[in-house]
Amino acid sequence: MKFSISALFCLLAVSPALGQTFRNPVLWNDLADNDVFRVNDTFYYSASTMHYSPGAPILQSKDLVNWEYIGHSVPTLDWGSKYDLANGTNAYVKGIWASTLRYRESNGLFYWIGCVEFSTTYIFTAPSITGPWTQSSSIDNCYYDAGMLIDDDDTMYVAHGGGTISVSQLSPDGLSEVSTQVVFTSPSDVGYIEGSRMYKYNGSYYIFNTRPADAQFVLKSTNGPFGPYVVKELLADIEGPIVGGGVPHQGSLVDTQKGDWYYMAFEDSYPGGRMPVLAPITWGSDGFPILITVNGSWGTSYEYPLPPFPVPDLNGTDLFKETKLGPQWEWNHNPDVTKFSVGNGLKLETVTVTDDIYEARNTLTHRILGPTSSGTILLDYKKMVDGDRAGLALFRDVSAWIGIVNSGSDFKVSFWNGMTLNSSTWTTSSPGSEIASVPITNGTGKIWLRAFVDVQPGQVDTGLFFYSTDGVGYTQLGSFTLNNDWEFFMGYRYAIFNFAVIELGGSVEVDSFSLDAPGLTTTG
Ligand SMILES: *[C@@H]1O[C@H](CO)[C@@H](O)[C@H](O)[C@H]1NC(C)=O
Ligand SMILES: *[C@@H]1O[C@H](CO)[C@@H](O)[C@H](O)[C@H]1NC(C)=O
Ligand SMILES: *[C@@H]1O[C@H](CO)[C@@H](O)[C@H](O)[C@H]1NC(C)=O
Ligand SMILES: *[C@@H]1O[C@H](CO)[C@@H](O)[C@H](O)[C@H]1NC(C)=O
Ligand SMILES: *[C@@H]1O[C@H](CO)[C@@H](O)[C@H](O)[C@H]1NC(C)=O
Ligand SMILES: *[C@@H]1O[C@H](CO)[C@@H](O)[C@H](O)[C@H]1NC(C)=O
Ligand SMILES: CC(=O)N[C@H]1CO[C@H](CO)[C@@H](O)[C@@H]1O
Repeated sequence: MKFSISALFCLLAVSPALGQTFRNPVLWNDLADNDVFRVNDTFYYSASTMHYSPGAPILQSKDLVNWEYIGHSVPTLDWGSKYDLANGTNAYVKGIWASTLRYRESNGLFYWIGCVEFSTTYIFTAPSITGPWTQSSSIDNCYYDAGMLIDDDDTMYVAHGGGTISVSQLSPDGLSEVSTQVVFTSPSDVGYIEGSRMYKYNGSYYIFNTRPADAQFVLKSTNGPFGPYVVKELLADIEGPIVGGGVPHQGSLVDTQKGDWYYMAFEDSYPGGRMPVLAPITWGSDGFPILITVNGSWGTSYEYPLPPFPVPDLNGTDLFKETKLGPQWEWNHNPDVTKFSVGNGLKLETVTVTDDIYEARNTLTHRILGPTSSGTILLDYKKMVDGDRAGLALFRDVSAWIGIVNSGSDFKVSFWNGMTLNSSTWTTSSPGSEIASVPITNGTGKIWLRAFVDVQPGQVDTGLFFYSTDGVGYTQLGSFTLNNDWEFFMGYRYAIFNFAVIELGGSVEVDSFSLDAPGLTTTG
């Protein structure tokens, strides 16, 4: 018998993942309100981004465990000048909330549907998952927490609402509403529910809903998409796999090409955000799904759904070599695209004259890789002008940063904290203040700035800020306590900023951004 080497490799590649286990969370990144679905042998993942732009990131996986950023469904938040941080206005905690993404086989289009600011539902489509994505229509009815189902006969439905759950039927092109109907009013023993995801299995229709933030319920109709639906609990008050985190909930149901079923929830894990956790599902004889737990808890590990299919590590250094930013990057609000460029580094011109990082445009953010990691930038500050501030923040509604401040002819490396947003108005309640600084007397015009962060939930979490003039030895300049309240929804991010306090005209070059996990090191 003859066996070629390539045939052997092929066999190894497709053999089942016997005994191989994955760990939860599958990715320690803030990726809330997931909508996970499969097209043939590829899984896609969509998530909420609120005021970050581009919005609604798309990740791809071949095994449901290893996920890679590949794009965004919403290229710009085109819903008024506050999404541009125009003239002191802002859209913090607005924008993209729980929304839905699907592939429609009949016309080869991907559809993204989401309601913005409790009023209008926007529909974006694309001929390919990576775009180009365009806003194709809007519906004058808020599909709050939208979950799309494309039925076997190609009819499109969207389940949505809070407390009462409605199903809307879309027109044949999927771009307008044909009808809408309340299909379920949550009884008092269930309580307030939201976060709809809609599915069909074995001829029945299902709507998955969460009771935030401690339970997940499943509605089932054997009588078509408009019900009547009966409700059953999928899980309540179970322990999640992230130590110190909340109850996994508000997730998606997905099957593999082998016919196995999984539930991808998120687990509240502030200050880092809401992390995706995966568990297998079976179906009960009553036609309701059953979560596979480990000793009554959501497992910290399970067997791989499919043979592991590694993706590029998020760890590592981005040299900004391409002329476009990678899909893991998102701006705080829409950027002024005339004031930055990418290619052999990232050039950031100042866009806003302000002393407030929350008002400054063109702050570039990157999700923290938890539970601990560090972000390091190499900053060329030679072209900063008097009053400019540029550097690296740990950015949320309570923020801190390390950066370079140009005060006339002098540069200093400076640590600031106390920048806060008011948690009812999301306007600035304090622009913060300088806590420590060191003059830069003789440098090359370049400095390494590092933020180390621990976002393990259920404890007092700390960010540490360092600088280095040679990229080898790092000196700590500040530390700060992260805010682990949930109200801002989005978790902490690394944020690269450059703003003018006196006048525009200055710029910086960011030669690199390095993400390192676990990350606490004071050398190279
Ligand atoms: C999925 O597989 C079917 C059957 O092989 C094929 O016709 C179809 O084009 C595939 N869809 C996509 C989006 O790749
Ligand atoms: C911002 O204010 C300036 C000056 O008052 C005005 O010219 C400009 O139109 C305003 N921009 C927006 C987007 O409102
Ligand atoms: C599908 O539904 C039918 C009719 O209710 C039932 O007999 C059958 O067991 C179900 N199949 C699966 C795989 O759940
Ligand atoms: C389940 O709990 C038992 C008793 O505490 C323990 O011995 C066992 O290791 C646990 N199993 C797993 C998979 O954690
Ligand atoms: C936030 O704003 C509200 C409404 O203006 C105000 O009542 C409240 O005192 C503010 N809170 C803080 C902490 O500034
Ligand atoms: C990041 O890379 C370091 C060094 O190779 C490794 O020890 C660590 O496990 C990686 N972290 C992740 C989350 O992949
Ligand atoms: C930027 C700068 O001023 N560099 C100077 C630092 O000190 C060395 C040694 O004195 C000079 O050669 C550099 O020009």
